[in-house]
Amino acid sequence: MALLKILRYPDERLHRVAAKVPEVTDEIRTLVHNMAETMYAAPGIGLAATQVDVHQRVIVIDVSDSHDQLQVLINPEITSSSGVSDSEEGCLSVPEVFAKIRRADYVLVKALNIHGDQYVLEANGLLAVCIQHEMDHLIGKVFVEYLSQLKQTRILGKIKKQQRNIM
Ligand code: K1U
Ligand code: ZN
Repeated sequence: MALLKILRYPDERLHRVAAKVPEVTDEIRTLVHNMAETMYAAPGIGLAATQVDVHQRVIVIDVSDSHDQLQVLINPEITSSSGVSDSEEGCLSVPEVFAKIRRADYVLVKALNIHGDQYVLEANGLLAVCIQHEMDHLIGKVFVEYLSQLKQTRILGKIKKQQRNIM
């Protein structure tokens, strides 16, 4: 197991579009294990492969309080969605930034599990929001990009200030 480095916004690599996983191999299973370890250590409730600079359609999520309900979504596709949810989001690639984002409140998703078998996941509330947030990462979209240009400029200013304080 290994902790992976999480890319920080505005790293250009966060804008790459992930490719479909052609086959669920041992290499993909190792990636999933390392992503799960990285997500729990962060701590976070989700992580997309894009965030660890692997541009394949792989997501891990655990929205449980007990941190023992890991969901693995390989090649996820939303087949239907409904409702509206306006909820506060955070992102491990944009530390200390939180913003209310409008998403669907319910999603039906088909994906592959770590054995390469297809399954269907019905989600609402936080799980639905998290799935949509992570699927956006796979198409190179970061949640702050839903915000107004003014808010994005302010966020970039805050990030530059954080970076100056680290150095
Ligand atoms: O994609 C990511 O960077 C993970 C992100 C997922 C997410 C959070 C909230 C709404 C939508 C998607 C996070 O996990 S940010 C950290 C976080 O939310 C959290 C951390 C510790 C405990 C509980 C939540
Ligand atoms: Zn994120």
